[in-house]
Amino acid sequence: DIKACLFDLDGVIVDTAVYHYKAWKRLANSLGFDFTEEQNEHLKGVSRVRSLQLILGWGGITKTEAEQTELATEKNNWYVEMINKMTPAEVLPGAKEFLEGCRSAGIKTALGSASKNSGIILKNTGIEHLFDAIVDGNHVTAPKPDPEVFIKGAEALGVLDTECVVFEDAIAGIEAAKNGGMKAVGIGSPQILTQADLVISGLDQMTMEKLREL
Ligand code: B16
Ligand code: MG
Repeated sequence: DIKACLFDLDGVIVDTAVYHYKAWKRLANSLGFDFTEEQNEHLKGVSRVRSLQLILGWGGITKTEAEQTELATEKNNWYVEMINKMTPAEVLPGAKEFLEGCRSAGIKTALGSASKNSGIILKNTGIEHLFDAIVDGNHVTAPKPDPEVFIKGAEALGVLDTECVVFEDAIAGIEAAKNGGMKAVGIGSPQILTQADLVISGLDQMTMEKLREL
């Protein structure tokens, strides 16, 4: 029986990837190179530090650990400037409705995001109250595909891992769910999210019936 739904943030509830992209691009440009939108796909669901390392690699640039910390902070300051302006209109179609639907059906909800900025995003989009538990980049040490973020979510909700369904847009996130013994619903393309139990284009396509059939 499914007792809880765990949600990734970026790409599932909101589209903050566009802000991450703008901020990383600004940083790369300031270092004298650029990267494509296609390369940016590889940064989805990946931690801040790891994203920076990938980008520096694309630019063929080596930086010390101290320099990396400084660059990551610079990027984050630009990113936070943008997410500080987010509004409730930026919640992706169907996300709020599905979260509300879960709660009225007695299904618990938790956030399971790699972001350390989830608090700002949830507050500005006005959906913080729809989560029974919030687990994000501030609470985890092992990045997805390690299941830590979702296992901590299940723990916080007081349910078994096997009673959870994870909603994820990233391959590593789907893998994390499966590694945790959970059901996984992919948001995106079935060709890419091949390990998911079900793939939909967005939460506006999700129903309680589809949840029960998992
Ligand atoms: P921050 P998710 C992820 O969010 C983003 O997809 C990824 O691009 C970002 O680098 C990561 O959060 C860390 O974010 O810099 O705000 O801590 O998809 O796990 O909700
Ligand atoms: Mg994501």
